[in-house]
Amino acid sequence: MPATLNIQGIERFNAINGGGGDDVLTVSNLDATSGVEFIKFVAGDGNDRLTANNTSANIDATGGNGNDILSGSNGNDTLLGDRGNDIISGGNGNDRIIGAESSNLGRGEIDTLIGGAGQDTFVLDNFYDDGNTLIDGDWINFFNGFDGTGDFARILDFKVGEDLIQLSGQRSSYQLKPITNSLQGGSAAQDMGIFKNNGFQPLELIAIVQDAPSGLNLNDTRQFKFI
Ligand SMILES: [Ca+2]
Ligand SMILES: [Ca+2]
Ligand SMILES: [Ca+2]
Repeated sequence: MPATLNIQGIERFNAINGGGGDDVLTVSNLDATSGVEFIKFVAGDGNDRLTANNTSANIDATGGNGNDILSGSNGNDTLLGDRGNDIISGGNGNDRIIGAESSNLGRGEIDTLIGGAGQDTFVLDNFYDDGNTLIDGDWINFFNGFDGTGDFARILDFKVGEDLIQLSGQRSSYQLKPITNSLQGGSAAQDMGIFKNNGFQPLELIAIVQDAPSGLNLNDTRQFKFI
């Protein structure tokens, strides 16, 4: 049931429901004059939704299991989709956008990540590698020379000079290659895949930078960070 919360003199707001069910948190018009500086949203199981309108408070949100839609504020947010196919959008501000977590490693997940304005970090770490050293059964992709198309992050708005992609391992383990098949999205501009070289198997798809900006470069330390 929709609810209205009238607040006064509150700087931090915690909305925590680790249980199941589809949780909805909408925050509106919490600009600097509201005094609210921080909002925490822990959604748990279910397909949950966070929306922030005209809000400057920084948000820390975790979607938990399920296909969650998390849309951040004008502040600097940390948005974690967790398991499931999540759509995460940072809005204005310098946001950390994380589609997956360390127990499932993003296996079988396709997350959509949108930074919005500001200097955003897309945290891919060691996620979206299916861990299958054999081919995944998709012969068309196999003959195209890549694999692991059942799990990846799709980054819609990477901006050179502003945003950062964080990966784990060695820079030399990764390469960029154009996406040439039905996984293309967005405008007619070329999408670029971020692939991991796992040795014997074809290149493993980790992420797609949709409508890739010119100058996208794995060797640019302002664009890609390796931990
Ligand atoms: Ca959830
Ligand atoms: Ca996810
Ligand atoms: Ca934000």
